[in-house]
Amino acid sequence: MGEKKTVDDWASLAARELKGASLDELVWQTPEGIPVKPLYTEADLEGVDHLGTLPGFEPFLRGPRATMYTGRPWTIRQYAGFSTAEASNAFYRKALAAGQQGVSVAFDLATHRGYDSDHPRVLGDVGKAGVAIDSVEDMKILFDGIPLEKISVSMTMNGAVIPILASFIVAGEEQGVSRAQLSGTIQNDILKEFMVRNTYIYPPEPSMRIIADIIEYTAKEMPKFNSISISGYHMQEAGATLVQELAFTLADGREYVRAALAKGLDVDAFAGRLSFFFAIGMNFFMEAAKLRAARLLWARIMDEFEPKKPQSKMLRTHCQTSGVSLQEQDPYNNVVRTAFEAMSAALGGTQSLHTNSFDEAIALPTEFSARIARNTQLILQHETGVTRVVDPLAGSYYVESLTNELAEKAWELIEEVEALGGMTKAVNDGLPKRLIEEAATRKQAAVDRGDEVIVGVNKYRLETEDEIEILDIDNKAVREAQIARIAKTKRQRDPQRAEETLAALREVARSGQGNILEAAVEAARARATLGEISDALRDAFGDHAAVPKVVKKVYGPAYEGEPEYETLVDRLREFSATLGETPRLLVAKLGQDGHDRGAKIIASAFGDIGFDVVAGPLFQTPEEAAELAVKNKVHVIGMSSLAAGHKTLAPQLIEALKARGASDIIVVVGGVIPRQDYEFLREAGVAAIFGPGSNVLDAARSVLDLIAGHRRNVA
Ligand code: MLC
Ligand code: 5AD
Repeated sequence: MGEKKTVDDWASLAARELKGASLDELVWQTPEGIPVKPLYTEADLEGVDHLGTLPGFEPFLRGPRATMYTGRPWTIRQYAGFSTAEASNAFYRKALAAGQQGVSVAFDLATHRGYDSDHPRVLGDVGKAGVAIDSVEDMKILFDGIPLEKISVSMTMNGAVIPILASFIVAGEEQGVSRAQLSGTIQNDILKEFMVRNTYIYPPEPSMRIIADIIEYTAKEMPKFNSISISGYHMQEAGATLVQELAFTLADGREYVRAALAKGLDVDAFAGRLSFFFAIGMNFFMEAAKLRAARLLWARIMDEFEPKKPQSKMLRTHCQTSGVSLQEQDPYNNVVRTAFEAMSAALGGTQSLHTNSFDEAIALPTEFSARIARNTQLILQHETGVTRVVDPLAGSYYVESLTNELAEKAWELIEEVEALGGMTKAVNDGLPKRLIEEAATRKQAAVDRGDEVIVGVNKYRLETEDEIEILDIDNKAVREAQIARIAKTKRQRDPQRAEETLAALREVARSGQGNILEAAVEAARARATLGEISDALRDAFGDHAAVPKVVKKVYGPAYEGEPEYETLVDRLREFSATLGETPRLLVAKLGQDGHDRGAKIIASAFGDIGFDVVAGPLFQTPEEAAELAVKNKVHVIGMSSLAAGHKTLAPQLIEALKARGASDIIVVVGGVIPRQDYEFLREAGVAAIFGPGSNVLDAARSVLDLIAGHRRNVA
């Protein structure tokens, strides 16, 4: 062995290996602002005071249960939903038979935003990104043959959370399962909707009341049901760093606890049924450390409310592998990415997990891609031995040190939010949204420049890509079927009873007296539809409309001095001079698709490059977008579509321009567009399509070419 070596000995040996380069060059500056060193030793654990704790005991850093997966593995809970209730029900049943352990419902965007399938604003959205649910009748079909007293059900619903939870309760009741027996989770996390996910309906204040009412109702009536899934997932998807994800999620949690306490609830009556939801991206060790840090910090936050039960301080979480980390190019690589992310979630001690399908960046999962995704977890649980030891990363110099650094950094940001008066205020002020959008834009620049390597996208790209089989939903057929069922439900119900229960619900909402969910259960039972229940609340609360803000001078400065960037900026400047004005671009979001990370990045980067950018509001109809484009005299509309509505909405947009005599406005489409749809869109008149993984500078060059070419044609 020889004499014991010191870290200094290592440093001089390393310096020799580096042949004169500095050790500092090996330090990885992560987006979190955490410098990751090439080596960690015992010395890095000095002052780390969480070491030595045990799983099942406070602060639960090593896991909420003493035995963790050795006693019961995490729940394999795949998020799914598409088309009609019948189609999704068949999908769930097959998945359960093939090893899935819990159900997780994805609703379509019309449902999310509180519209029945027959509403004119949702033409492109029905049955597309999830299942269409209009009333209890649909909900009963959705869970037909799935025993709700045994299988736990997660429902990702935030905007229309009241009619959905009410319909679920009534569907259970009519299946013979009392609400006390129902187990599962409702997402019910509105703050992150205002920040990043955008399926809100009402303004923040009444939205917070809805959440408190749901916590109150479930605490009293549904002891096995998790009242909320406080979600950081969508923050990371929108571009947040792991520190931002951690901090804002826990700060949201604290805000919900305060809202419930303000209703007069005892903390121990509800805190044990708060649950969490995080994304797991590609930074393998840091993601595992993040879950450990999250549990540590949540116990610290809950301490302040002085609960008596230890469960009240226990952070239990679902995780989903990262959607944005998956690519359209060379898509089987996504199986590998997802497997690493899933392993990281397991090492971090998640309670429940969704693994994404490899066709994520292209379309909804097919039966085949869903099987591979599910099997990724089954293989982890049955073949790798990872479930045999609790918190196996404990004691790793690196992971413990990371856990500590993440916790410290997140705590600083949590304190910053506190200084602003808590998360509702911070969200209103726009701080979290701004920080996340800046981080997203910075990351895009790093990928576009090739500083961050993505295999098959900005390095090792294939010359030709094979097409893969995708799931395509005929949303016209779904819509017609839903409209027929809505009509039948309305025909068969007692109209007076429906009216009375809706009036009672409206009154509870208006007066502030009584529980909104309790009143909505009556309305759902009387077969009031999801749209009617949502409208009753709209009458009392109004709609929330966000004003789009665009980040400036993040993308540009990341590129300044680079010849390809400067050349483009110069070219645009010269072109503007000949054109006599700056080329103008409307970034449009149509239908109920609230995924705006891409749209925001485009608006921000194009603005920095020198385009005149109009950032359109969310949720426009094609006619409204055409109107806005004409009013602003734009040269190009960049329509961003991530929720599969493009085949309906792009042709409608082009028609709407034609109707306004504005056919000279160029339409380009970006987002999650399967290659199979390119020809259809081109024939409809779309000038260019920018799929996932598009380089923003390339896109800007193409748009400029289009405008210049168009002008030549006209001249
Ligand atoms: C667990 N149990 C054990 C044990 N481990 N018992 C003994 N020994 C052990 N080692 C017990 C638990 O206490 C519990 O019982 C039961 O087993 C189930 O375990 P769980 O850990 O509670 O798991 P689960 O029921 O799956 O709940 C996990 C959860 C929950 C708490 C995180 O909230 C959940 O399932 N969330 C899923 C959220 C989700 O799928 N969201 C999708 C979002 S997609 P008991 O009696 O204590 O309950 C999305 C995308 C988008 O948002 O944007 O559209
Ligand atoms: N079915 C399966 N997965 C879905 N996701 C969203 N909608 C569905 C659906 N209907 C997943 C994707 C997406 C994340 C938010 O959830 O992975 O990135």
